[in-house]
Amino acid sequence: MNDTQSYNPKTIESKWQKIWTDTKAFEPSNDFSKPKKYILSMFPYPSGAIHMGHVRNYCIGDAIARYYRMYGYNVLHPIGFDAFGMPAENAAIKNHIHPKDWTYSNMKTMLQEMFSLGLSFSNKRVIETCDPLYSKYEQEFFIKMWKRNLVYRKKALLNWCPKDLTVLANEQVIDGKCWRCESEVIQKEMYQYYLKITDYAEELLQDLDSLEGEWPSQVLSMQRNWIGKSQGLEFDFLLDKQSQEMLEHKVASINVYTTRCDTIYGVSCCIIAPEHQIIDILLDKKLLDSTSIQIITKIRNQSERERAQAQKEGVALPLHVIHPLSGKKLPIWVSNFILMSYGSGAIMSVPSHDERDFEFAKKYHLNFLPVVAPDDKESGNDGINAPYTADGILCNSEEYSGLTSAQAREQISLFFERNNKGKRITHYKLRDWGISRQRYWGTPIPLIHCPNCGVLEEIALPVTLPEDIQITGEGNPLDKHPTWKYTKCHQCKANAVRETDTMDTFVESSWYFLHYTTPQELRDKNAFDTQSLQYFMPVNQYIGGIEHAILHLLYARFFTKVLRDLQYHSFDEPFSALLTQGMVLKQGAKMSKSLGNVVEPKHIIESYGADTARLFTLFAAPPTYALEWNDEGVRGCYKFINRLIDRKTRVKKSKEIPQIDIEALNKDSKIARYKIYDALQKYHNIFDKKLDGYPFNVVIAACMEAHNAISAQDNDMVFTEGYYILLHILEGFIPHIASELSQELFALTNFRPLKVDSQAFIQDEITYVVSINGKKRAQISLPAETSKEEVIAHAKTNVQKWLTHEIKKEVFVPKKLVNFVL
Ligand code: ANZ
Ligand code: ZN
Repeated sequence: MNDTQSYNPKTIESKWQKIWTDTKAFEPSNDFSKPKKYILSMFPYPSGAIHMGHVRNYCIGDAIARYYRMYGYNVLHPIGFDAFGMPAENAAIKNHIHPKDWTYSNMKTMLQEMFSLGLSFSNKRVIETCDPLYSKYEQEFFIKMWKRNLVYRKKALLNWCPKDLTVLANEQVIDGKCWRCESEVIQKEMYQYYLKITDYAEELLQDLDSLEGEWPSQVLSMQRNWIGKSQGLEFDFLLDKQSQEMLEHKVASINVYTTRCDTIYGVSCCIIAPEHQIIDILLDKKLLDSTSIQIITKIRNQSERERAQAQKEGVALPLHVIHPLSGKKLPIWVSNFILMSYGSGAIMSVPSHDERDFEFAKKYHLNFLPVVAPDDKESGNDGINAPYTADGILCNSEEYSGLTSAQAREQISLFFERNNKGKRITHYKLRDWGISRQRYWGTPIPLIHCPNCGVLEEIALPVTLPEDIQITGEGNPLDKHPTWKYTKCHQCKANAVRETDTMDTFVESSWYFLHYTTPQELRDKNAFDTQSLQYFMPVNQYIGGIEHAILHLLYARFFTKVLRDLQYHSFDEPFSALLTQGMVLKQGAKMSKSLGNVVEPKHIIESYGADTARLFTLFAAPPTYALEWNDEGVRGCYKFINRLIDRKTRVKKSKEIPQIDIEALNKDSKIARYKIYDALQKYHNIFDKKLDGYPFNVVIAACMEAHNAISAQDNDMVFTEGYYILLHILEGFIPHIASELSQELFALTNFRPLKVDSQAFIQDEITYVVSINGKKRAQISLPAETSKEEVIAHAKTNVQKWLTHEIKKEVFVPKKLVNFVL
């Protein structure tokens, strides 16, 4: 950069981006003896252009990656695209563009935009999950899982548009209607493939403990709740004789699951799910009146989500059960709040002690009786006017009255177990993962259906998508394709058909981070190079949005464990530490297209350069906090960079960081050195985990302060030393200009680690703020060894004229301030 030129980010930034590419600056080395760091920002969906949320995500990761690279680590910092998915098909329907063309063109644009930010991604490890090679490995995993019974096929209810003859995703159902044609959506039973994540429920829960402190506690608790482990009793309610006869002895009892068997004497009825087998029999035998049938049919056509949002609604059935302990006859109801997919699809309803049962009982005027008394009586919820849901002391419960809830659960469970009437079980809310999608733009499920041999795995992988496809929104494009699905059975040679479902795109994002460890040149041989995989994994720092707190992270953890059990590797958890970045807001609202308050990264880069965009996103808020977009703040960052450049003329060019004779320094120079090393210390503290959550804003603020301090003092060597250190710290945030200036002034081609000079922290003088009732009135500097009493005495003389009343209290904060309370 020439001295007379003003700051021109465009030239500087493209110069350095080219240098980095040419020198392969960000490619990890194959030297596995070096210490490593794997820094990973969640990969984007190729929606078209990057937005500020992406910029924030990548700038955080980049600052971390650059630090570790500078401090001698072998850093893997890759990027790729989660390239399959529905928006590509929506674009195809709307704009008649092929999903593949749309996706590849978006990936190209976004990669260019990321490149223009100077992000230190490895160029050679990019993953595009729609690549047939990626599909091949995913299909291999699927088949291995299929052979191990970790995949199974089961009928399930799906949203179905009867006009478009297509399955709809939840977000395509708007107010119960198809998003395209507005037909009433119905629930249709179809075969689906499931991954048996429930086999791993306990391990997925247990291993969360090992992430304590390294993952946000909120994410850990969301994962725990999602897995939803509970312990309870499972037992049967016998149907009375008359009811058994009505059902022609097809069903003798109703099995229920309860976590609160201590409330068993408070049962007012049994409630079953609308899909319960008893309902089928009643419908079949025409034992229900037309209103009941109408209500049941309506509920059956609702998804679980809709049911959860709807009012509780139910119908009394012409059946009764016998209470297993009291022998009383109780009614049976059916209702929308009982799910067939949880427990046994039936409950014992205890209105006095359960919120939902209480609401239901109130609505339908059912009787109820409190059986657990609050042990404090303070809460006011007595089980009559409001449900009492906590543990307490049993009442109205025959011989169990007087026991605590915990004791009663133990004894009642024992009674059931001893009499072979029930058993204690551990239950998980977690369900198996349904991965079938009736869509084109996804990884084909590698199975075939043979009329003689049943469902068999494909032999030749990858099974790729046909390109000559019609995507109209009607039907399943793969199923409609004239030839694609027809094949021969490899066992009996009969005509067979391919599976036309593709996989949920969450499957691709469940192992991409493992595949990144495989160097490009080895990728066509195997999914993983074992040595690289073992070396780079686990990810040291994963960075992404809180919206992925549950599903993506759970699926990725599950896949990691499955692949471990398939002997690909030997670690248990994929992400050692997780940072969930805050949202990017503008005028207090989330920056989003629908709100029309989007600031395009490319416009900021055009006007101010990538370094300013990067500096602002890291300076405006700590990474985990919401970031409020603010044009003034952006300009402020731009001005800081300009000031930095303006003052470079004072630097005494050299190849080394100058040695300073501390003894000879005046007060201002000492303060300047203190501030410089304070900034460096803070920077180190972030990575030594003395500061949590990567608060780069704190470091940047310290740099700005230090920059002012070195400018304000008169020693050019101190200025030079400070400037050198500033560029060193700023490399992670504004890498282009920091590299440019370091090269120009210090002939630096590679940033090297720096140590903090602890001498800089020894102060001869300490500056105290003196305030009265919290208002600053004076500032005094005293020798460091001055005692507390002396400091207070000096302070008093300096603010004498404001001491109009008696001093009630003297507050002394060592090395900082004295406050007088009047
Ligand atoms: C009686 C009872 C009394 C219950 C009481 C709770 C409180 P967690 O803990 O989340 O596992 N339940 C069981 N199966 C259900 C289904 N298919 N649909 C809807 N609710 C169902 O929940 C277990 C509790 O959820 C069970 O314990 C049952 O209600 C209900 F004072 O039984 B409980
Ligand atoms: Zn066959």
